[in-house]
Amino acid sequence: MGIDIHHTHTVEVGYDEFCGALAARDLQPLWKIARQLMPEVPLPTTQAWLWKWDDVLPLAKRAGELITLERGGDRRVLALANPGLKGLPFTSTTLWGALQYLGPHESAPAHRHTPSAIRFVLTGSGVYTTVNGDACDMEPGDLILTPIWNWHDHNNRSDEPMVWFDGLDLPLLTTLESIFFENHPDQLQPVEGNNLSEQGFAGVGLREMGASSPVAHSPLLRYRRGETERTLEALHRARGGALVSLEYVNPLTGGPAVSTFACEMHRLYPGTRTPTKRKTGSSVYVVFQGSGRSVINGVRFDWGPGDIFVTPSWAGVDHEAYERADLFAISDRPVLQALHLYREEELTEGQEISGTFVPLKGATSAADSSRNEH
Ligand code: 1HN
Repeated sequence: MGIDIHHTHTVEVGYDEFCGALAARDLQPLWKIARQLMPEVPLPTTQAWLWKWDDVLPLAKRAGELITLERGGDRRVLALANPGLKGLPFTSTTLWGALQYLGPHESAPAHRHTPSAIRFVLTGSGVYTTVNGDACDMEPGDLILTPIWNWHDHNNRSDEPMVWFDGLDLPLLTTLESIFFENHPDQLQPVEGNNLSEQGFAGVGLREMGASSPVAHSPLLRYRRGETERTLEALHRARGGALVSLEYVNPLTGGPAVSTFACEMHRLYPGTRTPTKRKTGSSVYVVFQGSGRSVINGVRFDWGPGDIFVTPSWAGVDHEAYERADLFAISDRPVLQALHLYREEELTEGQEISGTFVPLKGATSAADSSRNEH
């Protein structure tokens, strides 16, 4: 016998009682929620926000004095928690951004997890992160990958602290309910060699025959600042313009270095305001050097070295440097592209500035009309 529509009981109640009956049975009528479920364009809960280096660093330093790195408190990490996300420690609905502080001669113990992570080094020297046995040196401007389910521990051999930016796909994996975590049996994992992944890619387009090729992530684990610098200079020589952008890619596939989020570097040259663009998905920008301002949905965000800001999905965004500036960024674009959800467009007119973001308060002060450029 199939499913019978005729022999069920009937419900004869007024509309209000009917709504109560739905709720009591864990049902919701679409006609009440359709507009908010299906806005004409994305209406992100992620807010445009900015964290100033000068506000965060003193607290990271203090955490260095108050918090030790033993099992249980494995990492000294300050998450950049977006105020739009109801107290969650996430920078956007898909991206985790944080500053991590590793004191002189400290080690953060070995563990692995399914969220993929990147480290972009801001200050310090003489640190290495061991990734599945490969001790990757970390210097300012380097990008280090700790890919999905790879063992990793961080070690500072120097007398100075190091501060880096942590980017993870943790919020996305939280939504996908696919997080696994494991501590290494030992405090630190054994080191097989130093910067081994780079040795596999010492010549462009050349590689040892028969070398293995991980499918889940880039086999290159350290992207040195020097290479980034050379590539930015070559791009600028070739293209000119106010902005050159590069993406850190998997050298085997040309795809993103991490499959769930893009890693990018944007160099802005002073004196030109970039066209206003919008795209689906969020980005977290880390100012490595230089100063300038970005306008996000009409609100002006002023930034300098070490500042970090987030742009929500479908926000109008433009940038202008006051001095040559390098902005490292992560974005969830690869996920959107894989799902055929990525859209971007350039607006025909530049956006007006209606206010300025006030750090800590987050509130927007009305724009000073004399500085209101179009
Ligand atoms: C993690 O393992 C690290 O290994 C950094 O340095 C930040 C944020 C959430 C979950 C795990 C690290 C993290 C993290």
